[in-house]
Amino acid sequence: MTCAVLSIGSNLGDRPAMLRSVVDGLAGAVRAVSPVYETAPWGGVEQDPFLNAVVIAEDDALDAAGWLRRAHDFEQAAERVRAERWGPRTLDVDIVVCRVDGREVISREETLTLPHPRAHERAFVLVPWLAVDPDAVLTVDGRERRVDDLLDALDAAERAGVRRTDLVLR
Ligand code: PH2
Ligand code: MG
Ligand code: MG
Repeated sequence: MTCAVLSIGSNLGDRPAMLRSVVDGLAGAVRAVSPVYETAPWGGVEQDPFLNAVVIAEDDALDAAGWLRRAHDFEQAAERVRAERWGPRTLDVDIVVCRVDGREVISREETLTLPHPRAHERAFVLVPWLAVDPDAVLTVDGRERRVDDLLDALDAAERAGVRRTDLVLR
C-alpha cells in the first residue's frame, strides 16, 4: 500500500478550481481532503494570498517517483506559471510525506526530497494536515515529531496567517 500526503496551493487564476482539479484527478485514490484555508504568502515574496489544502491519497500502483509524476501532471494541466521561487503560481502540488507499506520514504534525491524539507516550518501545511489527521507525524532532522507539536512551535503570527474558509473541494 502506498500513501501520500499532498499539500496543494494556488494564488493565481480560479483558485478553488485549481485545487479541485487535483481532488477530481485523484478520484478514487482520495482518502481524505482537508478544509480549504486562505493563507498569507510564505517565503518573503509580496503576492496575493494562497488557498491551501491537504489531500491524503492511496494508490498501490505508485511509488514516490510515481506520486511526483502525478503531482507534475496536475501542475502542467493547470498551465502552471511560476516565474520565481516561492512566487505566485496557478497550482503547486507538493508531496509532504510518502509511505510504502506503512514505512515512511526518506529521499535525498535532487528531484525529490522526502519528507518535504520545509513542511515543518509552514502553518499552511501543518494546519490542514492536522484537520484530516490529528495524530500526524513528520520526520524532521531524522526525528519523528508530532505535527501538533511542530505547529505549536511556530510563531503565533505564522499560525494566524492561516484562516479556514467555507470552500469544499469534494
Ligand atoms: N507556496 C509557495 C510559496 N509561498 N505561501 C502560502 N501561504 N501557501 C503556499 O502554497 C505557498 C506559499 C511556493 O511553493
Ligand atoms: Mg511548494
Ligand atoms: Mg512545489
